[in-house]
Amino acid sequence: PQAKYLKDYQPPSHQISHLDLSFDLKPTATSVISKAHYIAQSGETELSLNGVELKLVKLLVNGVAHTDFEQSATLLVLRALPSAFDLEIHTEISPSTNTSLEGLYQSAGAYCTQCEAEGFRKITYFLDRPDVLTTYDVTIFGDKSIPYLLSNGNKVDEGTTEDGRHFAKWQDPFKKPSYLFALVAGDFDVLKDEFITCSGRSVELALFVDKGNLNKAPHAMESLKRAMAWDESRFDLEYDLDIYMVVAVDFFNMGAMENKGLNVFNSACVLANQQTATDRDYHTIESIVGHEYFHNWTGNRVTCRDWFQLSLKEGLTVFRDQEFSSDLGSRGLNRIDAVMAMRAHQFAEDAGPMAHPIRPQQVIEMNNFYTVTVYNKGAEVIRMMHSLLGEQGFQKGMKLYFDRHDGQAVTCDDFVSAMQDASGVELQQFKLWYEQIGTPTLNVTTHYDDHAKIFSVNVSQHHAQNDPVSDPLHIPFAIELLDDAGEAIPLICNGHEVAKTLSLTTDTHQFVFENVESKPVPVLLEDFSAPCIVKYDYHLDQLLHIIKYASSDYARWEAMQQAFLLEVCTAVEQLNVGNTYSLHSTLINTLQELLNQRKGDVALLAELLTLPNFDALAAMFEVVPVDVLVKVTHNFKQDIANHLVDELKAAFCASKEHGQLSHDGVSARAMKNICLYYLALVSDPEIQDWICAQSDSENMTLKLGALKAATSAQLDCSHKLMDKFDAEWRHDLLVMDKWFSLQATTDNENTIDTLYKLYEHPCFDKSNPNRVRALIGSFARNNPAQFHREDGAGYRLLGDLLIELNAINPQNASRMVTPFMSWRKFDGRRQEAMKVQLQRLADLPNLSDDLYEKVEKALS
Ligand code: BAL
Ligand code: ZN
Repeated sequence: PQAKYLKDYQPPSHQISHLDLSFDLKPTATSVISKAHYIAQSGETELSLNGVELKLVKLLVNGVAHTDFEQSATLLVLRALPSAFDLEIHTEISPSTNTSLEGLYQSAGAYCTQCEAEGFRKITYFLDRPDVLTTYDVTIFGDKSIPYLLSNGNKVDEGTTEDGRHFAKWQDPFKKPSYLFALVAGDFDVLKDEFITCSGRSVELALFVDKGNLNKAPHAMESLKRAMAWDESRFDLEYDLDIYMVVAVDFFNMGAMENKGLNVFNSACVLANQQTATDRDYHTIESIVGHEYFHNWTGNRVTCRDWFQLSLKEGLTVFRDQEFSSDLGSRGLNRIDAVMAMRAHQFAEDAGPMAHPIRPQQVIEMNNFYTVTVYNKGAEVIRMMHSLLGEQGFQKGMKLYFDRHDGQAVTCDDFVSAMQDASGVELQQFKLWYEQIGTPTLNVTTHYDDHAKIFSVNVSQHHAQNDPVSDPLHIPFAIELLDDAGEAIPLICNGHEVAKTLSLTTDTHQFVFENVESKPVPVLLEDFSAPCIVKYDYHLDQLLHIIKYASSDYARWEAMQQAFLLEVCTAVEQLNVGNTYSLHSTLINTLQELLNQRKGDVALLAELLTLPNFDALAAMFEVVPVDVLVKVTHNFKQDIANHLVDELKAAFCASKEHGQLSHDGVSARAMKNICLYYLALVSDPEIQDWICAQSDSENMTLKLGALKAATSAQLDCSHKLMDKFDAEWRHDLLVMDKWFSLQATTDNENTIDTLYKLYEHPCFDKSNPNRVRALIGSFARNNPAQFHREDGAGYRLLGDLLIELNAINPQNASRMVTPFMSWRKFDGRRQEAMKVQLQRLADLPNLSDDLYEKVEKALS
C-alpha cells in the first residue's frame, strides 16, 4: 500500500457541473447509472476515476461507446477525451455481500450507504475527492416491499413502474462532494415533526427507525430540535433545506454520518427510552444528533479541500457539539468528559506509533484518521482559539469564514486566516498546533517571596520526542491562585489586573504576580486551557485545598484526580518494595466530608468519588506495572468502601430519584450507582438486598448500576442477576450490548473462556460493529487484569478476532487493534505476547490497508 502526502496535493483535473444517478436496487446485482458533465480544468485529455469492487457494464462519452480506457483494482483511466463531455457509466454492485459497511450495503435488509471518506468509489466510478462538488439528481427504483426510497435533498417525483416496482426521485440543490451522498431504502416506522426556523421557514423533520421502535425515537427528535434552535441562537446559523431526515440502522461503523439532509445513524446513537437506555446514552445521543446537525454548516456548506484537512470540519464540529452540551447542561461535567477522553485516549495515541498532527501529513488508509487526535485534540485547538479571541471575536471569525468560503472546499489555513482577520488576533505562531505531534509537557515551578509579596510561576514547555516542530507553541495557560481561606486572589501583573488565561509563547517564561499576601495554592492549566501535561510538585494538602475551594467544578475534579494519581504512585512504590499501603487518611476524610455535606452538584460529587481509570493510571508510567496497578486500584476501592460505609449508605438512601430526566434525576442516579459500586465491596446482606432490588428497576441507569456493582464485586447474586437480564432483554440487541460489556469487564480468570463461548450467544454477531465493540472492545479497554494476563490469553483472544474481522470489516478491525498499538509500554513478557499477535496479522496474505498501516507502524 502506498502513502499519500499532503505536500503532493494537486487540484482535480476536471470539475463536474451536474451528476445524475440512477439505482435499481437488487441485493446481489444493483445497477448504478451515473451521468455527469465533466469539464477539464487545464486542457487534460485523460481522466482518472476512482472505483473499487465495481463491475463495469457500459461506458459512453457524449453518447458514444468509449473504448480508450484502462481499468485497475482502484482506477478507471479514460483517454482521448474532449475538454468538456458527458460521461455515462453503468456499473453493477452487490450490497448484500458488502460486509465492509462502506459504499452501498444492506443493514438487516435495509439498503444504506456510507461514503465518507472514500466509500462513493464502491458505488460508481467518480472523482471521489472532497474538492469536487456538484449538484445531484438521484432516482431510486426498488420493490414495493421497500416502501421508503430516500436520498439527499427534496423529493421531486415518485411513482410506480410498469413492472410493478416503484421509484422516487430526489434533487439536492446544494453542491456537495461525493462523501456526503446518501441513499437509504427500507421499511421503517417514521416519527415526524416540524421545526420553524428563525426566519419563519417550516422544516419537515423525519426520523426513520426499525419497525416497532417508535417509542425510542422521541429523545433523538427533541435533541434535533434543540440543536437547530441552539445553532441559531449561539452561531446565528439557520438550516437551509425544507426537509431533514435521520435514519437509524443497526450495522454501522461509526456513530453517525452527516450526509446532506439525510443523516444515517448507528441505531445505538438514536434509540432510547427509560427502560432501555442509560442517562449516559441519553447524553451521548443528544450530543451526536447535535454534532451531525452542526456539520450542515461546518462540513457541508464549507467542506474540506482534501482529507488531510479533516480536522477543519471535525475539530470544529466537536467543539460546537461540546458547547451545545455545555450550554444546555452542566459546563463543568461536560468539560470533565472531554478532558477524560483526551487523557485516556488521545494522550495514549500521541505516545504511540500512530501519533499524528491534527492535520496529518501522510496517510495510507483515510479511515484510520478518524481519530481522537483529529477530533478531540482538534476540538481543543479550536477551543484554544476561542479562548484567545473571546466569544465575540470567535463569532466574528466564524462569520467571516462563512462569508468567504460558503460553498467551497477549503483548508485549515483558510479557517485560521478568517479567525485572525476578523479578530485582529495574531495566530501565526498558534498555527504550529496544526503541525506538532505528541503531547507537550509544561514543567512548572513556583516561588513565593514573602517579603515582596510576590508569587512567581515559572513555566517551561517541552515538545514530545516525536514532534517534528521545535519552535515554541503559543499555549493559553489559565491559572487561579487560592489564598488560605480558599478565595481567588486577583492576578496583578505590572500593576494591572490580568485575566486568568495567560499566553505562553516562549520556551520558558516567568509570570510574576504582585500583592499576594500569603503563599497561595496555584490551580494550573485551569479548565485544561491547552492539551498539555502539567508537571508540578503538588502536595496532597494543596490538592485537597483546591478540591475544597476552587471556583470551577472542573478544577475541583482535576485536583481530585491528581490526588488519586499521587496516591497511586506512592502505593506502587510501597508495594514494589514489599510494603502495604492504604489510601491516605486526609483524602479519605475529604471524601467523607464531601459525602456528608452533599452540597453543590451531586453529579459532580459522583465524579469526585470515581477513581481515575486504568488508562489514566497507566499514562504515568514508562513501563506500565499492570499487576501492581490492578492491585492498588482494588485496594483503594476497598479502602473507600470500608472507611465510608456509613456515609455511602446515607448518601445512597438520601438520593431520591423519581424517574425524571432532569439534571436532578440524573445526578441522583449517578450518586446511587457510585455508592452501590463501593458498598458492594463490604459484606453486608442488607446491601445485597439493595442491589437485587435496584436490579429490578424499570430504569436502565439504575438496573445497570446494580448489575455493575454486583459483577465488579463478584457477588454471589451476580450470576442470577445476569441470567435474568439475559432472559429479559434478548429481544433488544442494543440492551444486550450492555450485558455483553458487563460480561467482558468482569475480572475473573474464567472471563476469557466465557467470551469465546459468548461468540455463540444468539444475540452475538461478529459482522455487527456494535456487538464486537460491546464484547471485545470493552474487554480490551476496560478489563486490564484479564486483557493483560501474563500468559497472553487476552491478547490471543483479540488477535483471533482481528484475523476474522480483517476479512469481514477492515475498518472495524483497524479500530479494534488500538489496544495493541501501545505494546511498547508494557513489560518484556507482555511485549512479546502482543508482538506475536501483531506478527500474526502482519503475516496475513489478505491483510487490509487499514490494518497494514497500523500493524506496520506498530512493529517498525
Ligand atoms: N463525518 C463522520 C462522522 C462524524 O464525525 O460526524
Ligand atoms: Zn463529525
